[in-house]
Amino acid sequence: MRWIMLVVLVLSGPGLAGDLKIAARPFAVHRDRLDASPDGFFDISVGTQYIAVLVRNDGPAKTNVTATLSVPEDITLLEPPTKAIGNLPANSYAVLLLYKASFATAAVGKPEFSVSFGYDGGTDGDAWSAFVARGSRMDDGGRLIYALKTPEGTATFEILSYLTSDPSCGFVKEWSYSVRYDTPYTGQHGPLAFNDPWWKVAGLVATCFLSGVACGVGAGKMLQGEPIKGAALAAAGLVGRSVAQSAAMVGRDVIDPIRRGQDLTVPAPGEKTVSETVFFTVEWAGTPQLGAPGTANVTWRYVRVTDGNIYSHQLTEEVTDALHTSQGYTVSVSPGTVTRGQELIVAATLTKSDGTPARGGEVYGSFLLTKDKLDHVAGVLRDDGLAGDVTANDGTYTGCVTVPLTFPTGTGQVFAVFQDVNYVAKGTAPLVAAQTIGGFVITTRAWDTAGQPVPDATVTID
Ligand SMILES: [Ca+2]
Repeated sequence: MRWIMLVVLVLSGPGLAGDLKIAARPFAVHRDRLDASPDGFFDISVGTQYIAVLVRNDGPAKTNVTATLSVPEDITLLEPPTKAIGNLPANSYAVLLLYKASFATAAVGKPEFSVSFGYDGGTDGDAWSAFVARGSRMDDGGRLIYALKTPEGTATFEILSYLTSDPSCGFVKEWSYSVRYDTPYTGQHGPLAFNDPWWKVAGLVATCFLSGVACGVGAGKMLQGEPIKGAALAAAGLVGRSVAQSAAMVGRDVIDPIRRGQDLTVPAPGEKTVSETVFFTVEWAGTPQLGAPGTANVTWRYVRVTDGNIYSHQLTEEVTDALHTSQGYTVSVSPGTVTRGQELIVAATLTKSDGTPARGGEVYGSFLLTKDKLDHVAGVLRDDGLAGDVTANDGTYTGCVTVPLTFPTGTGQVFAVFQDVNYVAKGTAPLVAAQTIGGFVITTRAWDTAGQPVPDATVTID
């Protein structure tokens, strides 16, 4: 009898979805640029950020749908938890909900975010864990180091050298990736961050948080400190991405480098592994570019440090990545001249790598309206019929921003970015799930001879 009650409780709990579901693992969106973080990582050190939740109706059409988000106590929602979605067709596209929240007092781990749905004639619920880590960066005499604290230990990513030509601004040539365990382990294989094979990407992906670092004019020059505004912000975001994506591109594999190193080195019985490091050296074929396929010759050297010995293994191999790419995108703005205090509408389309148009919540889009290095305002590009998007799921992504009264007049520049979303199903085996990374920039960007990003559209600010 007790078992039956337990089963009933489990089936009716928020962890199991009915028709209305959270469609992908909730991900972090930058509070200022509105771009999505790599694979959804929430960085406690960033403080305030948006929780992006994609929801979908997998059943019959529903009317007057509302979604109420619940988060653990150590995360503070900065806006009402309930959002109105309206009507959803049967087997719908994914709708994007953004909740501003403070992570300043959040704990490192995998907190569960749950959503309660209401609609005419029923209720529903679903929940999904998110990744919360604490990033910190330091500039050690020009060597940029990024550390990410996870429940199992600390992953450290250190950039040793960059490529030097302007279009590849931000692409890395040599770096190291290191894991130091809070509790040294015995045996061949160590614990996995977040209990997922995330060591391979945790540190790599963490570098995307470097996107708060500006790219100076000239390759790989990163400056820290001053608040970044205007076009420099667009550049900074892309440079951070280049660093992380170039690293993740060659660092990712069916089996991650740390795991491969563990497979190839066997500590003596009783020895405890304290740390593991992989040193990467990359020879790029041609000039790597965000959103475009890339090939590189990668030399990686794995070093395992135990309490009694040091083991290492090295190999060189060719790596090709064509996953995080697209075939092109369009951006248009209206009106062509916008008066401050009024709304600017940005419409964009994206052609996926398979040649078909992206629709609905398949991708995540955002844009920046900037004026030189003076100011910027950001918006989300959505194709879910909400917040100014005229037709849901038609492949036209719409973003609306009110141009601030204080915005400088003249020619404004619009930079749009599309990113992929990790739609690996909840409950997928960790070793399989970890082969997919989301949140990568899949649109390419041209750079001018001064090393500045070329905008997708311009608008006259009056
Ligand atoms: Ca649309």
